[in-house]
Amino acid sequence: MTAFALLPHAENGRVPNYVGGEFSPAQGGEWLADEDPARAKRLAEVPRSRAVDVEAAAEAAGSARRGAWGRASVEERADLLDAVADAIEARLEEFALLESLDTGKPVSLARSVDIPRAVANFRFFAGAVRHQSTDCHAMETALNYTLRRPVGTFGLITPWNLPLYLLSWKTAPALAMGNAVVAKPSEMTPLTAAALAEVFAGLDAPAGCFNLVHGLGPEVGQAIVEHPAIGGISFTGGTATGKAVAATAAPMFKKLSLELGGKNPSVVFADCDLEAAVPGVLRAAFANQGQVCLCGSRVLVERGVFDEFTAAFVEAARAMRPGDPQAAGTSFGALVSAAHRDKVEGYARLAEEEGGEVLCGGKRPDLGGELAAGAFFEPTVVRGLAPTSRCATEEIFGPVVTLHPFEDEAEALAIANGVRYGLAASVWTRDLSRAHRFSEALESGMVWVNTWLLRDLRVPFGGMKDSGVGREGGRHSLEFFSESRNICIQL
Ligand code: TXE
Repeated sequence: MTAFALLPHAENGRVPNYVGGEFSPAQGGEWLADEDPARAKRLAEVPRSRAVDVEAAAEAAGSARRGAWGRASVEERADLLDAVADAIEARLEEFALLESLDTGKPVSLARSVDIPRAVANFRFFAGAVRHQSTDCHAMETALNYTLRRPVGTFGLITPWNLPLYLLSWKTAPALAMGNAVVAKPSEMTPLTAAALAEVFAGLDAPAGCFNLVHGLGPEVGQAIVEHPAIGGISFTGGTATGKAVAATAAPMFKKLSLELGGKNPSVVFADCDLEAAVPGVLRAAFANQGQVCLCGSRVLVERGVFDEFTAAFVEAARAMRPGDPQAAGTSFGALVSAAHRDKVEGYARLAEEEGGEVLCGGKRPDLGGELAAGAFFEPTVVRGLAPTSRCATEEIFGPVVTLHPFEDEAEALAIANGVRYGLAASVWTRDLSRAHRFSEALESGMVWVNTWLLRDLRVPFGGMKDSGVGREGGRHSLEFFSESRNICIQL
């Protein structure tokens, strides 16, 4: 099986843009290399698009909205999303392999999480829009009803950690509500987005409803954010980039959703079920090599169980051996790039300089052979750092976690809330009152109690503080990707 069978429009490893229903290179004819991070080997090339390509995509999106796509009924839009879901599902193995090659994540993870969740996103929003209702507020002398109409064209800018999953999370509700989209995947992981364009083409989707332009963030990403005919931006990525996106989009009064970084606490109370907490906190720490915005990278443990927890946690972390992402038994793959691995490694060194004790990991594994130059880094656990240290407050976005003891609930809360981020948290306790009390006091958009990353697609997803602005998920997405208009009729 070759994953590149999903990309029939790629010639000589060159994967084109998809604009107005046509596959094309960037108008300037420039290309960017895309690497397999596990082998440090070129996988493909993608167009280095520029503002002129965004112009063409925005124009195609506009004519789709004025044409067949603008006339499509809710049922037709939902049917298209269901067909996209079916088409991805039919080739799930190839999608999983392509995602694994491009990101370095284990193919087993892409097969069990990334791709099935992308399928679920398309199906979920097809159902959500079919069953959407509308508000009606009756007065004694008048009736208000609220319509939801498309905004127009949305720019969708996505990162490299969950490429197809996050793109589907934005594309599905945007199209469900009748918008057209101009999507830009991360230049580091563009291939499953390109495969999604092939799916739209294969289904004869109305030309221009889904447009894909590849390229660099400051070039093509910035051009999308700046484009006056693109009325809304949904962005997932780093906090610094989110700030730049907001600085451009806000004065243009664009609809804006920013899902940014996190430095999420996993809070372990002495009364928890340690047998469940250790593997749960481990998964939160190291899923996707720690490259999920929701990962729990600060582990706060009540003093009474600190040593016991630490011993079991470190033993389990040591047992996670990095390996070939495409091998069947691998559960811990490569980081997304050598540059990102170097950043993560820099934090492991910083942890030592800041007085931390590296209990396991802290170095590159020696995998040899074709993986010798791959972007691998061992699961790393650090103890003894101040909760205010740089390693314990800055987003590392890799397999490095810090352990911190706490005396009581008040101290746990102060540490948990003592960072600029507020995306997600997990709390491990058997005390139901504490679970309620503590969860509510956490400055966090999402809290899991005795679990992590248990997702219901209807619930609001997003962060507080520097972790972002806005919520997506279920009706929150349908609202974000539409404009509500109230009509008041005097009776
Ligand atoms: O992300 P960027 P980077 C965090 C994580 C990581 C750090 C930097 O800490 O180490 O961010 O990662 C596009 N206008 N997260 O630099 O640059 C870019 O091309 C418009 C957290 O790789 O934010 C890509 O498509 N777009 C995170 C997308 O933004 C621009 C996931 C995200 O890349 C742009 C990824 C610009 N000026 C990183 N500059 C999460 N929240 O899950 C870049 N882009």
